[in-house]
Amino acid sequence: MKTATAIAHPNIALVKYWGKRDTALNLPAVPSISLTLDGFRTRTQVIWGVEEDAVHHDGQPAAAAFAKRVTDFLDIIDPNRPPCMVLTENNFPVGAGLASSASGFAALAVAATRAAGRTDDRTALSALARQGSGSACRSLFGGFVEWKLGSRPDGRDSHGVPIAQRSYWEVAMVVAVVNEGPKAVGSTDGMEASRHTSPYYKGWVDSAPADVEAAKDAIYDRDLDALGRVMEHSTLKMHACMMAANPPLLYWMPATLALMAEVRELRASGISAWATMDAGPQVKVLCRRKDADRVREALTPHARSVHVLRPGAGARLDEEE
Ligand code: 2P0
Repeated sequence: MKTATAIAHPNIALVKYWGKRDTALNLPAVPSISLTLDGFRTRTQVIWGVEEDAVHHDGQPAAAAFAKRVTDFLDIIDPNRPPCMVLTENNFPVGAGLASSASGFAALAVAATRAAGRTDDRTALSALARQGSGSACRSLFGGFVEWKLGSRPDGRDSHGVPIAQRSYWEVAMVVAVVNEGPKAVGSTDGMEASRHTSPYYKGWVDSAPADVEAAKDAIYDRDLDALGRVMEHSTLKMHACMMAANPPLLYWMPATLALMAEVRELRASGISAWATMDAGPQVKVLCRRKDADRVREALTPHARSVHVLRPGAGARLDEEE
């Protein structure tokens, strides 16, 4: 019996991943760019070699569908593995469009490979985490990260690549939580629905690489207005693609629109603040760190809770173990 514990943070896409070219391996149809965040985190312990598989989430036996995703992932690491115990906990809402699957599978990849006695490098761990949940490949790295499309059929070249570390730029992501409940349609199903039924899907896929290049240039130049513009463009294009699916996917709530209007007001008052939304109603606002408290104040009347998060570190072993 061997055990290992890992910590990982969620990441928020600045240029979005939405759509797969291979559903079994989670190979994306589009490249994407993200920022790994501090503050929110998943902590996961894996015990490799117990009597029977068991998955616990926040101290309770996990729901069957979640437990199966976890044990299927362990089978990727070693199809002949012994039964394992996985104990995972989050300090933020799960399944609500706050990227819990990204931090979850990043932490699981780090802890499970170490418990299995492997010493994969970060790039190999990123490609592995991708198979659990696509966006998890970006949480292996801190700061600004690109997820490369890759071209190999086995997916080994489709993984996160660091662009700039967390200390590179004094920005913040102010997360306005509108609703903590789980989403009605998960990302995996939503992506497939968009691919098969949205007439806008081709335009979404074809136009994504240019957004990634524009975002990288903006990051290299530390040009927040340019980064914010391309982030909002990518966000709204992704949501337009989802809304045009049949049946439609509409993740927004009235407060989502109120928060977007508040962000436009902030800009009109001279603050560089830019909104992004994922597969849920929450609004995340990218701004300069010095403006974060002012942004938080503006968002608070429309949200259940508001969190100011800084750029965070990549997934790692918890050395306390
Ligand atoms: C992103 N999202 O780039 C996009 C934007 C949601 C909207 O990555 O099917 O949980 O496990 O690969 O990674 C959420 O998708 O989906 C996501 P799977 P995942 O952050």
